Amino acid sequence: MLKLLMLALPLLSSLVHAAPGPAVPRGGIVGGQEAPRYRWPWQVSLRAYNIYWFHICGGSLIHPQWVLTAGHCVGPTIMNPNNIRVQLRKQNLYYHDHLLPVSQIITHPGFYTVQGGADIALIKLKNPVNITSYVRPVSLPPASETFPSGTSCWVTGWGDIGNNVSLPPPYPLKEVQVPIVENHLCDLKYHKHRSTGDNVLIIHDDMLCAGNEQSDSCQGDSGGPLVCRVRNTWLQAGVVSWGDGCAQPDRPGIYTRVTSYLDWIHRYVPKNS
Ligand code: 4AZ
Repeated sequence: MLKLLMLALPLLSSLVHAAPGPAVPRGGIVGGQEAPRYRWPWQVSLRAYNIYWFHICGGSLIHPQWVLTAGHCVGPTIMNPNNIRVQLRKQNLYYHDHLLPVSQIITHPGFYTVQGGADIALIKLKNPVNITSYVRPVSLPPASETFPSGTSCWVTGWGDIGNNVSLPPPYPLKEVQVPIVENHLCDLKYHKHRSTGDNVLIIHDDMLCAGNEQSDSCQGDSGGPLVCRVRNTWLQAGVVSWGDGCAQPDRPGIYTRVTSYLDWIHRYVPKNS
């Protein structure tokens, strides 16, 4: 959604933030804090080129050779894999980049707009990555996993820290815990102060909501993972997709529900490892 806009932002924000900042926590993602270095080893940054390889979206390693991201990060129009690079887990974006080439981009054929759903895509790396304790894939959930409210879930990324407020240098990876909002309740919230008919669904079954006025994902976090701790394992529940602003009242963040797309993912990505 942002793409070319994002180009100037890292440079601009370094100027803006040269002045004493507002009394808010620094970092991408609304609320939360800088992620500890050993956490979220599956987080990646997707890059496109214009003067430099700038961050367009987040993503997650789900296999040594595959990255999961949002459809709107790389589609719906077909993109040349040569125009995208992948940066594996980094504490600070743009510091000592080591960009990996991509051999294939697969956007879900049902994706047209974020509101329409199927906002999911797969990126195949030219070469599998070495798995270490700092870089490793996240597990996908079993199809039966519903992620009810009360589940402990976190979203991570280098995106905006507030509405139209970009992450300032040194661009630390941020994390925030977000409360799951059940689909029916989320749909009710999204109908507030909107003209959409009560009978028209805004939050579709292939979406999942999480966040509140303190904690949310935001622009630039798109494509990144929402992970939940279930039976002592991290499972990727969602892909950052859209929302009406960030951390606004009655507007939780909206994620692509990963369990809705397991069959599609496994058409391309081998199971386990
Ligand atoms: C965006 O525009 C975006 N608060 C991402 C996440 C959210 C809203 C917008 C969720 O990429």
